[in-house]
Amino acid sequence: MKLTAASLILAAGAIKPAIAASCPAFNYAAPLIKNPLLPNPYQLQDGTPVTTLADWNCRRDELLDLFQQYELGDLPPKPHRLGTRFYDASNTLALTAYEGDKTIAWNVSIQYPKTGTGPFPAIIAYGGPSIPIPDGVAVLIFNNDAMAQQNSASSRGIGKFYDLYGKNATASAMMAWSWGVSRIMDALEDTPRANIDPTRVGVTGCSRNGKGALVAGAFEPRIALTIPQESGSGGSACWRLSDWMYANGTVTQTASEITGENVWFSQEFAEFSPNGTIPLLPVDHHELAALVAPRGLLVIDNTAYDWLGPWSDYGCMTAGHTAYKALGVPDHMGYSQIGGHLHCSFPTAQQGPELTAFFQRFLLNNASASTTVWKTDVVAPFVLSQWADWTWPTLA
Ligand code: MCU
Repeated sequence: MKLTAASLILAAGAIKPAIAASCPAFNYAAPLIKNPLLPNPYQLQDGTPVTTLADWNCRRDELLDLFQQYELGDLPPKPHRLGTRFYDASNTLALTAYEGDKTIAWNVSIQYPKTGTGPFPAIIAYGGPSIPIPDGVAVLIFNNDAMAQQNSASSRGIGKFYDLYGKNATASAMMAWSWGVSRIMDALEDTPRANIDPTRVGVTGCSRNGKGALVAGAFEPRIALTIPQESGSGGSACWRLSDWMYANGTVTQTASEITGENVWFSQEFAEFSPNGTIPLLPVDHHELAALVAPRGLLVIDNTAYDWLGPWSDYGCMTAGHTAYKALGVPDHMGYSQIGGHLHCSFPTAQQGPELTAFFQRFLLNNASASTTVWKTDVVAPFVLSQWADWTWPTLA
């Protein structure tokens, strides 16, 4: 069936709601409403304003559900059996997932700090790290491409995730990777011999893998620190802001382009590809950042490339930061955006205080590290009140 905005609403009815029973019922038949502004993170779908932490937790469930429905596809729960082994000769965590009559296996290699006894904090690096990792933090190499291929638009349904859940699983590559991150967390919790402290695990990636890291940080609450690097459109950018940039003459990546380029998003998301349809999308990426709150989030961006949507990144994350303000922890989220360097080559100008401080505070137990950082060299100012007809509540 060709999906249209209207048929999407009907199709959505088939999706199993993930929203807690104590929350207001979610109306899957509610029509999509055209909204050119950034959607209000602080209002439940039934119109109730978010005024308490309990309301916010309901809203979080709604947002997780909406992102699955419209952008990312369904995230399956933990498989009925997950086998984990640790091989200390090769520092390899071996995972095997079983579902129905299907089995998949994959390895995560661990690079341990040279000194110290552990359990160590760690960072899961999509495809290997492209930021400097400080002493004392282990690196877990996640081969996300093997979990869900991302070569082009014809990568749909290819990779271990789809060997387990079927080629027609609705999960996009980014949702499949997030599932993989959750299984790594399960494995670390179940395998003390790996000597990693599961309460101090971060996730990072650059560019396409930065988009993926942000999604995993939003969906996996056991992740203590999320560092998306130069993720651009589909990551730290908002679709609405990128469309505005494009309409005003900057050749930046938009939803229209991204849905044809690769399989980072679900097939349903292509519904929002035709020009003028993004205002119907009930979420935008400020709400993806909001889902990471109150956990550590350092967004690293680069103004050297229009394609990354620098103004959209900055504006979107400014809007997302309101969730950290609402929760009383504004310094748990940092933003650092500078140009003058190649894509994914981390410049020393972003090392301190931002990168060092976030690692110190969220993975290395240094509660006094100052993580107040909000900087950009983007030229055009972003005025939140021009893009939001809402303010944020005080939830803490
Ligand atoms: C910034 O991430 C992507 C971008 O979305 C794509 O359009 C481009 O082709 O590749 C970038 C990337 O992943 O570069 C490594």
